[in-house]
Amino acid sequence: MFAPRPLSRPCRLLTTLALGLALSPAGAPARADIVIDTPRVLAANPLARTAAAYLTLTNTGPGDDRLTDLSSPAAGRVALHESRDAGGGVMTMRPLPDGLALPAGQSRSLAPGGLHIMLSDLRAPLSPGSTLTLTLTFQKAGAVTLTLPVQSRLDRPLGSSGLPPRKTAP
Ligand SMILES: [Cu+2]
Repeated sequence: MFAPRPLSRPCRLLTTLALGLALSPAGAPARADIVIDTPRVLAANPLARTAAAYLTLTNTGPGDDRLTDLSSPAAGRVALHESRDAGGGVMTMRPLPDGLALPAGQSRSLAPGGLHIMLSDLRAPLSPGSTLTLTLTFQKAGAVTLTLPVQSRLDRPLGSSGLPPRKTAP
């Protein structure tokens, strides 16, 4: 016969919270309301003055929020852009001056071919393997500063997501 194990609920809740924090991916601080996953910068080539950053934003809070501002000490200008297929094999991109709406409970992914963070007027070439500091400002969650790994566009695995390949169990 199994007797119910005595387990105090407050203790269990604390353990869950601690685990949640410990499991946050590196470079992705778990803010109260906005969770940032897989932040990265793709350097086009060593001489380029521009680069694009990608990440996934999840609003875990009870209310809507909005990404309103971006900045980096490594770039003269940082802006939110959206790529669009203009037809005829031509891709264009446009700035989103109103930022990015983050409805409660939803995720928005910035990924190659769509939304991206455009870094212009880079103060120095970005070399793969280095890092870049980026500050995102949210209407409600405030400012979050991240350290993003710089990846080479050429090293990118096949597929459109730009995410590193998933590790499979042996
Ligand atoms: Cu762009």
